[in-house]
Amino acid sequence: MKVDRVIKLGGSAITRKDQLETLKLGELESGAKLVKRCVDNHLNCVIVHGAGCFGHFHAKEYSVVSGCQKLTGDSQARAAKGFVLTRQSVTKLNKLVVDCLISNSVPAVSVSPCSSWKTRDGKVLRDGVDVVADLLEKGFVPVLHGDCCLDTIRGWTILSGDTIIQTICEKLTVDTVVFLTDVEGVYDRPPSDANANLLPEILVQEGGTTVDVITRTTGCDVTGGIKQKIDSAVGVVTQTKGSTSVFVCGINAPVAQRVCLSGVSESRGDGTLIRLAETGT
Ligand code: ATP
Ligand code: IP8
Repeated sequence: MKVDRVIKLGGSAITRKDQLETLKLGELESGAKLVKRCVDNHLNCVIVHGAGCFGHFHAKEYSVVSGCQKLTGDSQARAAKGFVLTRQSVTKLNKLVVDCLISNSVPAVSVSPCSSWKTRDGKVLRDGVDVVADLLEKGFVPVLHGDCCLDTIRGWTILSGDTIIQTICEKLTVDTVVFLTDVEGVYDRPPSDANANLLPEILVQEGGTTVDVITRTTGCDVTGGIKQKIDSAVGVVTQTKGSTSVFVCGINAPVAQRVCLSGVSESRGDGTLIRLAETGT
């Protein structure tokens, strides 16, 4: 199955990561309008959104990533409550995202990973990509999200939207992945630092190594923040031998529209392109 665009609506882009369950409605609307333009241009799209402040808070408070291995009695019950609350929170956000897409005339269908994906110590063991492919074939826009899932070692854990994207790119033929965030791309150091420079591209050497980027993760993030995104992007580029392009940019930046509609050749130095280094670079 060929997929034109996998678009990540970053949790930082569509929610306020410092305030529990607070949506950035304007940014979500921009994202939905962008997806609608892609659909109108006959591009088939998969949407994955992060959890932002709808999930990371509960996941952190109850250590959901660690699951319930070796826990008993009250601690196990507390861990289970964390799983339930985190999932309730992310599915609340998913409903808001899908509602917004539908109100923008996008034929969006929610695909919640918890019911079909499973991990083994955090690594994907079983995925639900076949359902994504079937929905695409019928003309729908599948909408997945970072979620809680069962894990054969830990009992359960957190599955990041970035890991979901990497798995989709492994199983389907994806042309371009666009990560839409609250900053203009990947910087050489946290963008809030003085002298931070936007990196127009990150070259991935064969074997997956890249230049060093200094990163900082917000307090409530349990899935590694921008660092995890760069690792997933590098994974996509290496596993597809560069045939899938990966781009990171701001959700409201004009380049988001150019790249979503016409591909990375239209990036013109805005945002960050993550690509395979030519031999000898
Ligand atoms: P989520 O995982 O909730 O979906 P997201 O995909 O939108 O979130 P984050 O993981 O929050 O993205 O990463 C974006 C954040 O990373 C930005 O808010 C930015 O301030 C921060 N950040 C830290 N270091 C860097 C860096 N070197 N370059 C770019 N962003 C950085
Ligand atoms: O925001 C995290 O997904 P991400 C999922 O895409 C949860 O990393 C439930 C915290």
